[in-house]
Amino acid sequence: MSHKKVALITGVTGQDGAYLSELLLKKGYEVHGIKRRSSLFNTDRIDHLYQDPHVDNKNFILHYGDLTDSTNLIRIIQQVQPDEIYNLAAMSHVAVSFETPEYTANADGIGTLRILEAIRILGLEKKTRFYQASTSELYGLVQEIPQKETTPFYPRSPYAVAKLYAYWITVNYREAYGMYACNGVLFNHESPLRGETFVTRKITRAIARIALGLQDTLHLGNMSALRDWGHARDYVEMQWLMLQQDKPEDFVIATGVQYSVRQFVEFAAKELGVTVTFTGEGVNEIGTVTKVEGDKAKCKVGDVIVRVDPRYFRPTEVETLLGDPTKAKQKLGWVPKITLPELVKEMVEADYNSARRDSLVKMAGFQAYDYHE
Ligand code: NDP
Ligand code: GDR
Repeated sequence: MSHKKVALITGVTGQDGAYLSELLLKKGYEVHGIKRRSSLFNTDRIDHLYQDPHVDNKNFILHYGDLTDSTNLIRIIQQVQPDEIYNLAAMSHVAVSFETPEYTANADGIGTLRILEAIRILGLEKKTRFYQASTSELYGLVQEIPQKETTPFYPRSPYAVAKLYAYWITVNYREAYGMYACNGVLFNHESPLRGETFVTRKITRAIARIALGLQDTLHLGNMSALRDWGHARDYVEMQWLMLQQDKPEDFVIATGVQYSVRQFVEFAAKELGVTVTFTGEGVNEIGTVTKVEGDKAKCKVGDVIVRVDPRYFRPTEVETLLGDPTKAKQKLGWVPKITLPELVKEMVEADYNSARRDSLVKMAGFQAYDYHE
């Protein structure tokens, strides 16, 4: 009788956790996820996968837990006996990591160690394969363009420094204990499920709301930053593939194409046929003045005003990231299926639909949800 594979996903309530759960369930896995206790429901992204806990033969099972709690992780891993662990949980916002550096180090850095140690304590080194969600932020102040598996790291935020520890402890446990443990060094990947305060989602959401008259201005920080953006649905497939190889290795996953934040705004505005005016100025951490000469007075209702707000500049910025996915292409057969214009279209459509709901609520005389950061 063939054994049904069992996977454990930390960060199951996040963007990647949701797409990966869908993928593994489709492949016939029994999927366990770790979610944090929260004072409000935090399972929006996976509610469509929810299964009544009172029913037998479930294949999607959630456990309360936290990467800062070793005992909890040991107990869950002992109970689940996973064939594969995907460590996606993290305080994943680079700007916020400057505000909460110690917590970020604890969750993102030591949290990874806690899982690896749990595998070892439970004697699962030969059974359980481990995926670590590493990041292009490790390259930070880039030493080589484009960045590949051998490019030296130079992290530029408490988040990236914590992830650097996680990267190396994963490599160390692989070498020291012969564990199947690997790092996916993933470049930025987005989707309609992306958190609302990451720049792409902030842009698509604001443009949809502006087009419907729910908001008038989009405030952004460094619009010259260059990123290599892919689609999360494509990227989780690579996470799975990395755990299906004969031997564990680390891989860069990227599209090999780069755009600026400003270009992303222009693509999104084009989707809805709205005009954008860039305005405002600010000084970044290396003293460069960003000045954009737009005339707000000439704008009509529904035009998008994008204003530079130095509040969103980071103490140390990552200016440019561009990945070289050659190794993943050769060994994993990596071909990104979704292009940036398709990604932008999908995100804008989803945000336009939800802004329309808010607009109808407002027209009916109710208070429309209006939180933006
Ligand atoms: P999200 O921020 O969408 O999701 C993060 C998940 O981690 C959420 O489920 C969150 O729970 C959970 N989490 C946060 N802190 C803890 C903790 N202390 N204990 C347990 N769970 C916790 O991130 P993404 O899905 O976008 O990214 C997944 C992983 O990949 C992250 O590790 C991220 O750093 C990394 N990464 C992401 C990239 C990207 O472009 N998206 C690129 C490269 C790496 P809750 O929902 O309760 O907040
Ligand atoms: P990043 O993503 O820092 O690359 O980390 P984010 O979308 O936050 O920023 C991308 C770039 O846009 C610039 N920017 C702004 N960013 C935000 N959030 N808000 C703004 O208003 C704004 N204006 C300009 C930023 O300065 C930056 O240069 C993401 C996360 O998912 C990490 O967890 C992951 O490891 C990396 O991608 C790869």
